[in-house]
Amino acid sequence: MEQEIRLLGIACEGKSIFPLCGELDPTVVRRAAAAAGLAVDRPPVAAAALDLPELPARPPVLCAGCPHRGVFQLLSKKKAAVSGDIGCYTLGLLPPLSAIHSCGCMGAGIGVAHGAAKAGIGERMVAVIGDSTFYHTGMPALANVAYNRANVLTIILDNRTTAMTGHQSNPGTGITLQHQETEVIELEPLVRALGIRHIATVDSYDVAGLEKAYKELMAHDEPAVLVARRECALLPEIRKRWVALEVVEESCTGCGICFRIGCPAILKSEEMDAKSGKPLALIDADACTGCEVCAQVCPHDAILTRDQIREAREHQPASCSTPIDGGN
Ligand SMILES: Cc1ncc(C[n+]2csc(CCOP(=O)(O)OP(=O)(O)O)c2C)c(N)n1
Repeated sequence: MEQEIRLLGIACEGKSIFPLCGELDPTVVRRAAAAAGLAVDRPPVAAAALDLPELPARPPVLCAGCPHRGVFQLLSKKKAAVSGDIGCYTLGLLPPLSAIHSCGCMGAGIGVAHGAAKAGIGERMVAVIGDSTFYHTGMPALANVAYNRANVLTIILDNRTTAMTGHQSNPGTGITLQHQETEVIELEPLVRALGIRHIATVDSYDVAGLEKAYKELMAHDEPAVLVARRECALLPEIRKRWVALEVVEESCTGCGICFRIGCPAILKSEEMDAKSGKPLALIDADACTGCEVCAQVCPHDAILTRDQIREAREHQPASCSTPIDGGN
């Protein structure tokens, strides 16, 4: 913008005032503006100097219902060596999932896994990459993996959109950025054409299915691709289908396994389990999308599935029934 404004013949300063590196938070902006002689209404105040109550920590996590969660709970469980990439799924590197161990720039993940495999890391490398990033810069790296027969398992996290930057279309969606229909570049034939012989596609919400495919693909000492496919839960048409799940308090033991999938819709209840003294799980009905990943990992069947909720509601007297679709 600075350049364009100058080209219009209007005096403009930008990079000469504000730092080129680092985050432009309000304190940095205010300080730089004041140093450049711009009028700032108040002197910069460090947040610590303000007499404010301590805010609860709110570290970034994958959204409730994020289709990437199932893959990361699996990789975390398997303690796999994972090379990551750039997109919403980069959040898989943070606790409690902590399932990504390296991350460079868009498209670097597969290449890093390839390099580690060729350098003899001693364990099977897994690379995770989003659909958009794969079309953008993952394809050459995967061709390299296939051609050089590196035993990398590449997991393409296909949420049918470019979620992190605002749901733009990509070559897998069949719509151009000008909203015109176009030819989809299907992932599986594309990957096969690049020279991958072992390919599986699984619904990202199918926890057992993901584990089965992972085991099968890891059994081959060859390049392999797992496509984990499910639409981003925040796409407008998917939002309409959200159904909040419920915890059956009598069945929950406070074991905490559901807390470990890092879903912001699963809260710690103030109710404690009588035996373990640990907090029971509680589902935030406003945030839950009903993806059922938590219900699948719960070893006590303490989280009702959509079908179970629907069934329970059908048996309720009419006056008590609440709408299922879009009810929350
Ligand atoms: C070189 C480069 N170009 C663009 C970006 C901005 N960017 C960040 S994530 C992303 C796409 C992520 O989409 P996808 O791989 O489908 O993952 P999702 O967020 O949907 O999980 C883009 C374009 C970037 N980080 N680096």
